[in-house]
Amino acid sequence: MNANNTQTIATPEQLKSAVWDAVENQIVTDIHTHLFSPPFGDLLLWGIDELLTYHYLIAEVFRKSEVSYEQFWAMTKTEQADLIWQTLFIENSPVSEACRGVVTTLDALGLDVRSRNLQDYRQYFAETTVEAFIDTVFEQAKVSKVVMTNDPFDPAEAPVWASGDTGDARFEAALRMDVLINTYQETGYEHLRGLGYDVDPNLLTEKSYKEVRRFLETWIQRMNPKYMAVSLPPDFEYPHDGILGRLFDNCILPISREFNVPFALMIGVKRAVNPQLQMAGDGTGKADLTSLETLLRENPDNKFLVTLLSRENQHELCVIGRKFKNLMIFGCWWFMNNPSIIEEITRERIELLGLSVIPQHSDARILDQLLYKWKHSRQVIADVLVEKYQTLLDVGWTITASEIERDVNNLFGGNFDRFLNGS
Ligand code: RAT
Ligand code: ZN
Repeated sequence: MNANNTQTIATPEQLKSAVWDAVENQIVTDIHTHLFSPPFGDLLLWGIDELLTYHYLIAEVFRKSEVSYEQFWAMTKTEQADLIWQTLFIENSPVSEACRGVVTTLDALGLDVRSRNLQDYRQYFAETTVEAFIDTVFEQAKVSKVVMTNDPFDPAEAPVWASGDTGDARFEAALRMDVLINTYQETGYEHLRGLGYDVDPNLLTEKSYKEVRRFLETWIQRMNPKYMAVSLPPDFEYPHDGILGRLFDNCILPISREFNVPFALMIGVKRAVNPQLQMAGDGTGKADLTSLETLLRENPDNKFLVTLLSRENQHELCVIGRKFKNLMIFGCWWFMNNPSIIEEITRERIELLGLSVIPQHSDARILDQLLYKWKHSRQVIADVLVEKYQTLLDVGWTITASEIERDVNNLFGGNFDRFLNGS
């Protein structure tokens, strides 16, 4: 800490510069991504063609191109990327958040965005190794750790977990349980049996609960996950008289407590609203948060990380945060990850919960995206913080740059660490 940092801030200009410095230089722990470390091979996506075929952009291209679903899905990745580039970047200005993100990323990598020369961009990536590119991106994005999304049933991940070596320690695990919880009867059950767990199809017996617990324990030991996670539809209910309820009460919540591994709930996704769009076809819906309140109240010794997909639920979630310290609210998820919404949600959270939240995660699926997602979010969060500190300065409260750094450090990593490590 230099001497200047302990001096009180006197003017709005000093405040703005102190907050922007703190936010821009803060090293981030990115608590939810879909990135993978190099041993996972093709699961780690990077490069311009992956960037352009991000599912957020696939959803947008159909609105502006005459291409049919069948034609699009029959194309190679390079052809899809060409079409998206031509349609969304050349024939139209790339102003949507997902499009703007590509432009920010190219610029951050030092590529000439004026040239609009896709072949040159491809050439840049062709000359880079993935290991070197990881270093470039982590350094530039000022991200020290990313939490992956790890599916214990994914055969593509299995060899890496079996080897016991996930390579680069900057990539940490999260045990994702969508298949187990949301499709237990369709696929989860078969997977479990295939792996040697003696469960029954309706998950009705104590024996089955024990087997699912054994499965979770094994994977917690194997992955050392930061948390267990599931995405849930808006009509998710708790208490629940069905597979989900039995899994929560008899398997996941006890294991989460025993191993001190929080349970992350990502609520509000309507899967396959338009199946023709494949991964881009999911939608959002407003949830009834009474279920979340019940879950938090009835399981005070469990820790929950929660993010919601509906804008309409965000204020209510902040109020719930005021009631339950076993809840850590995180990120502006997916359709919420747009500047106007991030700004609104961040304001709401800070006004109701102070600095006791994790304001953002990236959800990056393509390594390069760490560059734009964090850049865009830092800008918005910094502006909100400036506004909040200014209201204090206006009535004579004193603030130092080191206090701002402390606060920003908590928002971008400290709160997560303390939530995980606290009892
Ligand atoms: O944001 C996304 O990329 C979505 O497709 C989902 O992956 C979502 O974030 C999730 O984790 O389910
Ligand atoms: Zn995600």
